[in-house]
Amino acid sequence: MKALRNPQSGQILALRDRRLYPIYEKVIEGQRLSFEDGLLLYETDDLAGVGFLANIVRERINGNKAYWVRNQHLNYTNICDKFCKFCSFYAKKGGPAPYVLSMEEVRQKLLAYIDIPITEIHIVGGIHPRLPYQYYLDLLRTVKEVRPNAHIKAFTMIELQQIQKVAKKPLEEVLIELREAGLGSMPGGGVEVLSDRLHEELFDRKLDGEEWLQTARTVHRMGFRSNVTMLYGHIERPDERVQHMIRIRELQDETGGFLTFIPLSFHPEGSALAHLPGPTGYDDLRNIAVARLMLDNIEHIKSFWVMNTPAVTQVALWYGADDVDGTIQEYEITRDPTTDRRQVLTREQLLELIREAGREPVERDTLYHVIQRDAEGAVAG
Ligand code: V47
Repeated sequence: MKALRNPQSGQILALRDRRLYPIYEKVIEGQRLSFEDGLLLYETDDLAGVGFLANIVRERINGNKAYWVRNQHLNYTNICDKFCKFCSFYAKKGGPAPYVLSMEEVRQKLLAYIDIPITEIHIVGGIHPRLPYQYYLDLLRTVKEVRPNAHIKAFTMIELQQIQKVAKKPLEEVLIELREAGLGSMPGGGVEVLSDRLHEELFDRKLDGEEWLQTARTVHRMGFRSNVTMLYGHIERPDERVQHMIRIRELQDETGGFLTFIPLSFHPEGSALAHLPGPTGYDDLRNIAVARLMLDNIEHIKSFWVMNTPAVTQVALWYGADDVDGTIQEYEITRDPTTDRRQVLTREQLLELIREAGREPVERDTLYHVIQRDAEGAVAG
């Protein structure tokens, strides 16, 4: 077995699976990986080898840094007419009770954490068929009123389509108005896996892959940055995951608008797919690593600790991830209603998580500007 070297850290590893050597050569030379390479990265049982390769790219792009953000999530409604089979968040008989946050409730939720120097408010909700256009504008304006300095990352491509529908205007015009009301960028949810088969099987009422890509293209053309996710660990196949990444990579070549790719670890509990076992930590690490290797044109790979656990996120920082999302405050999409487990990490806990893993924590804002704070925690400069 030939030992290989990570040129950044000097880390040495012998790849157990010889088929990975040509991928190592490509990684060292900065060459793009093919669909077949992606399949092999999923197929091999040499996960340590895949992680080693991903770590080379991770350290080349982001060094030893692990980015984090002080954020608060707001889920304005759980009423949704899309009925995606993987989702446990939407209101249904015997499940979560329906709600729509009033502007007063939005204000209260923001005020509850007003003493924390949060820089990002992450807003998503179900696709409520009857919310008027004005609701979305009021939502953004209310957040800006209470937190004038925070960046608002809001509305997936699916929500944008709904907002455009109720606004009865071209998407471009709606985006201009949402920007004026305070919208800063878009989160990465809603895309799931770009595959016609999965669209048909799991989320046929939502935008299909082509429509999702077209919406993201428009959003980027209008000057917004956005994230992009991949929901894995349900009924998708490895070839569908690789194809998803390649389609995202192609759009990124065209627009450069994606900031971060986020593999999301599926939680079966409470969904129509509750009989499935869900992904393991081993699957989580592999998906992070393959994403890092395939998506050579996206700067950041996020390990979302809420879904894959803080422990897996620590290891993921050596398997391709350079971002751990944030302090969160409240998270509803995968909250298990049978426990009162709070999905919050304080700044200290998040810093400890990163340092314990052997990486250097760097606080960032949504657009990855580094945040320097003074001793009191105020943003410096
Ligand atoms: O779109 C729904 C997924 C997404 C489940 O952009 C589920 O920075 C797991 O997109 N198990 C919303 N996942 C979350 C999301 C996100 C999260 C963190 C950061 C960012 C970002 C984006 O959650 C949905 C869907 O893909 N989801 N149900 C479930 N049962």
